[in-house]
Amino acid sequence: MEREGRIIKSISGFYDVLDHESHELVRTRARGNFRKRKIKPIVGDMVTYEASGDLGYILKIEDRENSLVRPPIANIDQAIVVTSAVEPNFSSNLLDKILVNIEHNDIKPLIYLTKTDLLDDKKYADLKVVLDGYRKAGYVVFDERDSYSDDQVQDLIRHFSDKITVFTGQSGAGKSTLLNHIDPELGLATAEISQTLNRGKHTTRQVSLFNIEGGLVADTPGFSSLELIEIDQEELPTLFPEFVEYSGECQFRGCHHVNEPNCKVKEMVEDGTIMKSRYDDYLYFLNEINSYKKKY
Ligand SMILES: Nc1nc2c(ncn2[C@@H]2O[C@H](COP(=O)(O)OP(=O)(O)OP(=O)(O)O)[C@@H](O)[C@H]2O)c(=O)[nH]1
Ligand SMILES: [Mg+2]
Ligand SMILES: [Zn+2]
Repeated sequence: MEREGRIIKSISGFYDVLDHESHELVRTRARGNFRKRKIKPIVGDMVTYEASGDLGYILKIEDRENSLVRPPIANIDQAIVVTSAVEPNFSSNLLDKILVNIEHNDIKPLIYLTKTDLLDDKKYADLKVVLDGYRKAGYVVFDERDSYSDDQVQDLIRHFSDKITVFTGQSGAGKSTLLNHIDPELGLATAEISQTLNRGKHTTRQVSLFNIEGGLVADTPGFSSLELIEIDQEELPTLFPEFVEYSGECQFRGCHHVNEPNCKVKEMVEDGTIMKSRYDDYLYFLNEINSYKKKY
């Protein structure tokens, strides 16, 4: 009988499918024709499968809305960008780069600040001004004085239902720690592993989605640097939501907000409506993209 569900776990050639109707978990394999067509089912895929005895067979994979490569997950709705205040130090350049990559994949980013306990009140207040800027730019931001306060963790959880959420961010930012606060039973490994093993080793081959508050949630391995390879200079300005808000008022359609006259975005940067650091990062990324073009 043909049934429908979503792959929530992939482990050495088997795919565990959560059935849409029965809510049962069914172990499946992919039919050979997928391999021939070089399509590999991944976690998050919506599939049609045939249940027969103990083992089902995946017959069809729905077109993906989006997908990530590391780790392979499809149909992601939102990403919690875990960002540490220190260790590693807060960097608006890195945060903006992560945000741009996420926006490029049509995923909604939410920003979650960690390690605020390592800041004195003055430093925290300064950082809070920066994060308020992101809030004003349209992002959902979690930046309470106590990073893992019950209130804030509960607030975050409320965003999960009916969605696929990934936790992303720099290595050591606190992704696994935050997930363990959300659900202590997850018991995810923190720190030691990331620090002592190299990336190749700690990137787990087994990707799972956890069921939390009626949503599916995944941890992802952190990274130390990011590239903007897939993004071109036409797309870049569209990945800054607050630029998009004003670009309709630029004199030129397709304005890059660089040297064009009567650019509303630049005007908004000058009067402080758009964060200067975001605009500077935009120029910086534009440069980076142009330098790839020369290289490849
Ligand atoms: N002081 C303090 N330490 C924290 C906080 N959050 C996480 N840590 C510590 O930071 C280290 C890294 O945390 P992890 O949760 O492993 O970071 P991660 O983002 O999962 O790292 P990767 O898995 O390498 O990507 C651990 O030693 C945590 O205990 C925090 O809010 N305050
Ligand atoms: Mg981790
Ligand atoms: Zn412009």
